[in-house]
Amino acid sequence: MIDPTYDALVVVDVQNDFCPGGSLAVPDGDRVVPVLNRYIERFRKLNASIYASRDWHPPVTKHFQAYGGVWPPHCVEGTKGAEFHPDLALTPETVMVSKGMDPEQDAYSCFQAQDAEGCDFAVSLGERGIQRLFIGGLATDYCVKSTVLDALHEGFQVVVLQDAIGAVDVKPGDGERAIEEMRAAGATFATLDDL
Ligand code: VGL
Repeated sequence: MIDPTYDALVVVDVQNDFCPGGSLAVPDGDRVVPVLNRYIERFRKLNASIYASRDWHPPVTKHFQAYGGVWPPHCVEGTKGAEFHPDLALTPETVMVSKGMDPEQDAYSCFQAQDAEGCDFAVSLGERGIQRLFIGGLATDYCVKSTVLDALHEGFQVVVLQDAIGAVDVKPGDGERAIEEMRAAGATFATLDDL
């Protein structure tokens, strides 16, 4: 089912601050880690592209409560909280993309991220001929949702990895509503067994 010539895996923001013990923890957020590791293994075996995004904020940003935003400080550049979860088994070939460096932007979506050379996520996908994205990670109701909606808007096919996402659920049900929104926008959903 995975075609390495046009499929890519996108692992969204599996960072310490979004996992139990972190400053903006998704309940059971680390539950996604072993599942994502199995997706990573499948893509790696096929030599398919793997991307991993990270939130990478300056200490002062409009994204944080103290400066007009809605969130406690999280994923501040260079801190332990901004590191990927220690058990996430990213491959050396994984393309890391960072977002949220601009203090004026929330940058929930990977389509606002750049790789280490400053190349936009969408440009990197285009250069590789990627047409379909398999997206999992944290959090369902923010960065996963924004990335999925932007991807659909940009013309990509999107498969959401339903067993490898987790919601912040600021309001109970936000995660479920995000899933409905993604489905209504054209995303399909899959689990490990489907791949
Ligand atoms: C996220 C809330 C605030 C996310 C980022 O990665 O989904 N959520 N910043």
